Amino acid sequence: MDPRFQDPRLKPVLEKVRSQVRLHRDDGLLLYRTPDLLALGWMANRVREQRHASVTYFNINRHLNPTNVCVASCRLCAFGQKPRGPRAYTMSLEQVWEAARQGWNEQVTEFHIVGGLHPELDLDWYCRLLRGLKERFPQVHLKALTLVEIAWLARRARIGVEEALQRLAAAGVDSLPGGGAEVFSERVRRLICDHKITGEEWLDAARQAHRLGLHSNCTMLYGHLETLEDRVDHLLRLRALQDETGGFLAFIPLAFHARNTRLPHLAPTTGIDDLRNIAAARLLLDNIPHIKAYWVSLTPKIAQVAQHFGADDLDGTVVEEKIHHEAGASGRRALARAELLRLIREAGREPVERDTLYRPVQRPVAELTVRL
Ligand code: V47
Repeated sequence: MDPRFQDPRLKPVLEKVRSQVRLHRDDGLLLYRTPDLLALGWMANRVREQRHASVTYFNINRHLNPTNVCVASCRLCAFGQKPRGPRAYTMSLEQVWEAARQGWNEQVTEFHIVGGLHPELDLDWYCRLLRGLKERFPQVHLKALTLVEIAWLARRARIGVEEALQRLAAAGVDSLPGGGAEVFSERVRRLICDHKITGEEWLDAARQAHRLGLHSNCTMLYGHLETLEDRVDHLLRLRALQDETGGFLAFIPLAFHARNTRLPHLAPTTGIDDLRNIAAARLLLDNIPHIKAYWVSLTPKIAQVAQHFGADDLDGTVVEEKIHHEAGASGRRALARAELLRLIREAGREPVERDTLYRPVQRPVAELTVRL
């Protein structure tokens, strides 16, 4: 046993990690229960370095939220508004295209597009939106619409999820973001997002997307009403689907933010829990290549430390985040490339700018010296 390990129960897990043997449910529970956070981090970091050496990825992206109108009223969400609510907004197509144009003087490679379950915007509207973006920004990857939104658009169009995915892909969707997975436990979903598709439906929609050749990300929302068993089961269900399809690029643990939600009494997650989730994900999700420490959700400081607890990606410039900030995420809504570079370099890691599919992006030197 390594002398750095304080918890003897971790010994069999360490043996498995050393010999690259898959961890089981009980191992996963131990990762969540052990007080020995440093041992957990050490193991996750070892796996991270075997896969990615010292590289930490980031991208230059921009979030677009065409509407916050949502017919679901999930208790977890502070972003969605009732159609006639005082803070409801819906952008016109031109407004979304214009919003895409605004921003910093940096070369965006990805638009991350999500909204709500709007009672009137239909699949054709979204297809026009995407086509218009592709015409105006042909070089930008469109990572658009959660599987929850796609299932809603399919239902409204009275078609299957597969056909909706095909139409969206034909209109320009290049890949899918990982949102809406929350936790798959039906008990918890009834409490926090009972209007959403079930966990099984989310997984099935991801399966269909992957079969059509679309990559996607996956997430887990933690720090609300879920148990540790729910977390482990969630991760294992993602792992099982990944065994089947290989379509997930990155996993992103999302820390729950309670302000302005209908669960306002819940305490924020702690830094220990945030780091534990990153490490547990790295160790359990042995078949998902990238573990993202999303700085908006975790804070830039925790995201920086997470690079030594299993994370190999910080997400991107984001410009400009709404969903977590509505729920009380404090701090920045965007970071400049130079700030991401600093967060990565000061952690002793090597920054690599990537596109959405994790291909390195080469920049001419002149572009890199643009002052913000
Ligand atoms: O789907 C909603 C979560 C997600 C709250 O795929 C909340 O690269 C915390 O999925 N507190 C949206 N979280 C964000 C998301 C995402 C972010 C960055 C990168 C990627 C990617 C995906 O945020 C929602 C939901 O799961 N969320 N409300 C809240 N109050």
